[in-house]
Amino acid sequence: MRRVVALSLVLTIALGVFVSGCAQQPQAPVTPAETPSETEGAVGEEGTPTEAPAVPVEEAQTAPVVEVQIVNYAFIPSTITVKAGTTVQWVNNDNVKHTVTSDEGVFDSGVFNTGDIFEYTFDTPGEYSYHCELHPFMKGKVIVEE
Ligand SMILES: [Cu+2]
Repeated sequence: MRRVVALSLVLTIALGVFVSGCAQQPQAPVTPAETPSETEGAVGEEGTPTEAPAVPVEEAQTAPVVEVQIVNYAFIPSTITVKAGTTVQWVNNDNVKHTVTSDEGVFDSGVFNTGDIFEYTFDTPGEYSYHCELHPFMKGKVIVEE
């Protein structure tokens, strides 16, 4: 039993030395030239994933927006195909009120007026049929691809 305790003590001390050794590196840069090589060593050992998140962040900033016009009692274009994560904006450019209402209850703009915009972001691939509650003959579809 005591051996086990002693071993774990040694391990704890070794770990502590290792951690404090790492923590001290940035505090004591010998010369500016050595700082980059220390960073490279850390990346090679266990820091590799730190570079990966940079790309998705840039993609999120350029999240696409697609516009659908509502004109003369019609959604134009009535069918659009977008990639997952796309925000679709419906712009009421008609002289009367309309709604953008999902057939499956996924989204619903409520009644909105001339000049108003309703938007919804489609994160999940699939087909989304919708209609206007005030004019059921007005139909449209959003196809979301991965
Ligand atoms: Cu309508």
